Amino acid sequence: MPTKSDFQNRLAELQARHRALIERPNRPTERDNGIYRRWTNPILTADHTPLFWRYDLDFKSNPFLMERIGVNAAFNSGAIYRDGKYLLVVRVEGVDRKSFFAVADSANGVDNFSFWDYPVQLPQTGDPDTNVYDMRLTQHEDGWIYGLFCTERKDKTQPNDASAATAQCGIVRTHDLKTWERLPDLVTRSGQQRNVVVHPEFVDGKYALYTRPQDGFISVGSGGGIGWGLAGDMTRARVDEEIIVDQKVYHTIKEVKNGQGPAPLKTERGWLHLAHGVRNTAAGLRYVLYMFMTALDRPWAITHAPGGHFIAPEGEERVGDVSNVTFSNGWIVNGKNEVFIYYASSDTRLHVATSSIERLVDYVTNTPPDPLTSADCVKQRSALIAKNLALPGRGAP
Ligand code: M1P
Repeated sequence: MPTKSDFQNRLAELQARHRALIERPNRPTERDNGIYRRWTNPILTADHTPLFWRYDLDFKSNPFLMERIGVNAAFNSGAIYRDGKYLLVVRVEGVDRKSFFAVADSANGVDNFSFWDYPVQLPQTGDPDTNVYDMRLTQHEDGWIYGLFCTERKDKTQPNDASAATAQCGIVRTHDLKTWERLPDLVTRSGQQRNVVVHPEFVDGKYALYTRPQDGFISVGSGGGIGWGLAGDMTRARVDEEIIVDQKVYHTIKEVKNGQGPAPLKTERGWLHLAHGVRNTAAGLRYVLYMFMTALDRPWAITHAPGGHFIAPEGEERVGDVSNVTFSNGWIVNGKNEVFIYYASSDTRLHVATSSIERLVDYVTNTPPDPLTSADCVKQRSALIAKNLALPGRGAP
């Protein structure tokens, strides 16, 4: 049986290791595509969660100092910049597979993220959530911060299938990320919804929502695409009419499904959007991030859509609980127009890539669209090659 001093030594070691992980300085990777820089270390993992969330730290009840309630992953996070702090509402998943939300903050947005003492105590509706995840935070012009997330419940119409589930859009609002008011789930005409996001401004005096209508829990079926609809009231949010803003397209990075990422960022040229696109492969689904821009006065109308992916899984990002996935539901623009893109890899860990509004606007407005066929891709690339080769010294400095 361990002695009290064995226990204390082990605790000191665990604490030192945890502190070193949290305080580990991050640095940008050397690889630079001119659009954004990835940072070397994941900014949050399961191991970043406080020891006192996982271990019983009492020698009497836990002499072996075992993890009692383990954490499996820390990933897809909403993000907001307030009072000079970078705040994330992270999807934390216990070893019991249930996700919950927890706030972590950092002074510089790239390292030293530290979780607040308690996870978010999410109020329930009359129909309790089984699982919740992927909160999008929107600072709305009405003064509230809205958090829209997926609420997952057992599909009661299929009692004999233990994995049959339904996804709907849960809604909370807050002023401080501490006290959360739960509002009724979004009502739409679609069977299920995921990846729903509130637009930060009123449109025609109404709340505007990006949606993702879907027929099934995993498969969007005949539905899908990033939708758009208006709701008169967020305290009883109801979208009666959804139009599709950005459709699934054959043989592209969003052939199987797609979904809005965080709320779009307003720029002088238009609204910058980050989204995820999914295609199928022999090894399963592949999730990548892509961008597009919509018109300032018509946030549902796409004006620019660069071809291909913006961020795709690389290196260790490719592997995790759901491999070959990059997903983002949070980004921050700070007072210096620097953009912090919080993206998760393979449903396991959270990373950051940094850019600026200027660079992202250039990327979105000047990157050619997907020409949709191999022959047209070759024509597009050949035009670039010819232009470069015609430059004095073939473009060499
Ligand atoms: O496992 C990949 C992602 O799958 C879902 O996203 P979507 O509805 O677009 O397929 C979500 O469960 C998301 O959390 C997850 O990262």
